[in-house]
Amino acid sequence: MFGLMDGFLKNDPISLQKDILYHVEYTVARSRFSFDDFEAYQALAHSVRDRLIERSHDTQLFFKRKDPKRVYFLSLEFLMGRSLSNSVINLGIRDQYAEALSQLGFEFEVLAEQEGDAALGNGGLARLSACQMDSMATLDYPAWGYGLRYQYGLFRQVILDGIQHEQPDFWLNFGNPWETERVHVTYPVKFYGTVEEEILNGEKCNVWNPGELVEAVAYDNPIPGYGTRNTITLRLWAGKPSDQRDMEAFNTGDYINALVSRQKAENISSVLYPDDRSYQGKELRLKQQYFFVSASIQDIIRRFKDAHSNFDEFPDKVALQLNDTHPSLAIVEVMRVLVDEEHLDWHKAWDIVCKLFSFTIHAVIAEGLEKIPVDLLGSLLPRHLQIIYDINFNFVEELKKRIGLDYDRLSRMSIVEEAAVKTIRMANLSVVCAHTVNGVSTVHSELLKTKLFKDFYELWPEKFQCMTNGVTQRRWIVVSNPSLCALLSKWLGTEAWIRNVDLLTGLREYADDADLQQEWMMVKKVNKMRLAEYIEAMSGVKVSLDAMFDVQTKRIHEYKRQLLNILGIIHRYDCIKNMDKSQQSKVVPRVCIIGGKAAPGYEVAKKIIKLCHAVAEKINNDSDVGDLLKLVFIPDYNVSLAEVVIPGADLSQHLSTAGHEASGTGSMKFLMNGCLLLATEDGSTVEIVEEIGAENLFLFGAKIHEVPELREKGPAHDVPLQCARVLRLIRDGHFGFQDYFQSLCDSVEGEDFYLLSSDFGSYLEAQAAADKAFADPKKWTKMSILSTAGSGRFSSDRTIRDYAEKSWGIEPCRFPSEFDG
Ligand code: H53
Repeated sequence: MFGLMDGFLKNDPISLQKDILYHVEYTVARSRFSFDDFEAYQALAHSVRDRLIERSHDTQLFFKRKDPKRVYFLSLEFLMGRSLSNSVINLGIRDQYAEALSQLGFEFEVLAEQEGDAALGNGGLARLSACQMDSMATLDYPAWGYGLRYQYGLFRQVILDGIQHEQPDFWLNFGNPWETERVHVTYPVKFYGTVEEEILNGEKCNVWNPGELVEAVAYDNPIPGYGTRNTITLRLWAGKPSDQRDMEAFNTGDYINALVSRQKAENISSVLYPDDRSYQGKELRLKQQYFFVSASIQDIIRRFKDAHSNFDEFPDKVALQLNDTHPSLAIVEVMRVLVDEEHLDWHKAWDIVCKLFSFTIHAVIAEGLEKIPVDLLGSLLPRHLQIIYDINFNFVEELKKRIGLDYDRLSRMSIVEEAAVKTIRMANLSVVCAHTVNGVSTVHSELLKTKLFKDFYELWPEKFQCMTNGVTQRRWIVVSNPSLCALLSKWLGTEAWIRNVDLLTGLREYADDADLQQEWMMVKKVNKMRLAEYIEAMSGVKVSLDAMFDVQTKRIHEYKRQLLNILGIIHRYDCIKNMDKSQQSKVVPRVCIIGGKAAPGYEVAKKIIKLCHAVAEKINNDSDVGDLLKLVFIPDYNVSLAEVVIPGADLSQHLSTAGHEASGTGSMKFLMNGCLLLATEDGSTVEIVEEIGAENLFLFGAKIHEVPELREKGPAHDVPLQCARVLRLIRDGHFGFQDYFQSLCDSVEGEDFYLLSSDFGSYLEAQAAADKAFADPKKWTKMSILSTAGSGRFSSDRTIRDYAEKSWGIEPCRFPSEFDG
């Protein structure tokens, strides 16, 4: 008899072929005798999805049976990228698929290229969520991710004449084979309306009569773990019109308006806000936040109630993780449900709520913390505003008992900000409620304690923790750098590092080994070739593989100082132009690569992109310079491009003004791929230095504690000659667009808030040190090997274990499977 625990689907190449052809014929509805690469990709994706579904059913049933404490990871953004390669690798059936496809006349890599990115997020925070989901699955934690299924993900960046234009990302146009719509998993979400006091069973209670109802429908995305059968779920909500409300509208005969309002419901989840860190005061944004929070909380409570009847047990079974303040309304929502719907006593409910939440802060400056205007909140969520006031009242009363009548401090700590526009400080709300509050690097966590949340730290020191960010080696080595992956497994004698990345330290003992060095350089060359091919296809610029590939890819932001990079490139160009042939022969050739998106309304960032193009135009067409220097801008940088760029980089730049980058995770991906870092001592770089030693990277610039004093000195400080000369070249129109770029130059020679001019000299020294090291391949390769060897601490596996142990209080719950021998 067929064993139900055996798994239905077989993974030998013949079974896989049958499944792919089945999906060609019946899912994609093309003839199995004639289908193109895209159709083959779709069929392939569906056959992989079948296997994911099977595993995710098994995992859910197993969790249900064991009923462990679960963590629910609430995030408004997930930057997942492509799923195909990652899925088959985590399922352990990549080679079988490659063989099956090749017998059908297709190449796995070619089909994988057909997939578009799922870009439901902006930058670091969103990609971090994706890495952490992979780690939660791999480490067998009983976890769920919750977010929003935007119809339009992050805009596509198109460059015309060097200017960024934003185009919509129609990522769902050809369907999404990875998700499953759960038509029966829907919840009503209420908005607007009024709150009435009513008497129920002799008790006063508040009843919210909403003015608008929208239905949330679940779309499940499976997240397979590596080396485990566990496959967890990322559940994303989409807006659907609510039938309840519609029926009324249709019955009153207002057919057209009823249909228009149906459309409106879908708008809630239609578009991702493209701004990386400031969303203040937009109604749709607040609606999105509450919509996803309300549906998620209803779903979580429904699951809890399936097995339990007493809310005292809720914190023993549920941990709720707030990824930044974006989901912080969840605190208020759980309070509302417990008090208004489950009729728990306020204090009892608050006691429960305080045991549920942990809160991760990603922001560094107070302006990065969300505040919601009271008027907006009161009109959209009237009952929630009341609850926030009550939470705040209790908190302030309690606080007075602890600290006395220190009104300045009381007003700083209050959840309600009494300013010209009265607002709710979502970060204060979250810190008041959460049992754990964490920063995302050591430096950032210290900053939270000493600056941003000093008042709170003094009150509750035990709440504050550090969980340094990490990235998943499955995506950032195994998927994106197969040659390095093979080399690592060969030299370490095991593939176990893919689950236990600390094993990479084993490379240290071979760092000087000539054979390893040789192979290491070959791997880098292969990856540089792939990147060079991409650059040529995209821009027509041919680059030399002997040049150092120097990369800065990340969101464009003044504090990340892409402008410093460009000024450095102009300086290099100017130097080369002024050299004679014999001097030029000693120059280390460079290919400078910059990529990243600017928020649509961020004019300075867009100017920086334009400057990059203007400088590239000049340099790349200057025959005096030739292969000694090239500059390319990679448009529409996204996860799948990062998979090509990062393995091919020799050097990567992380130039944030010290004290401005909470952590930075791009650097960790480059580090894993044996790329050397040129960086300021900011965010997680400080820990990277601890791990690999300052001698294995190129540090420069003001330190965090020096920044305030340098700023104090203000605009009067001297602009170094080299910097002034570069700015003069721009001002004089060497790169065209003279008037347009003046303001960029003014910002450096004027206030220079981001300290470009004062860091310029030290930046050039670090660049010179990088050149010198690159000219010595043995030395460079050793530094590169030691970078990869020291990258284990920056795996999201470590991060997730930290969260699970220090904050969530959850244990692995592993489906017994073939992996357990
Ligand atoms: O979060 C990353 C950090 C990075 C930080 C980033 C971030 C966002 O992407 C968006 C909003 C925000 O406040 C912070 O800038 O330093 O690595 C993940 O923690």
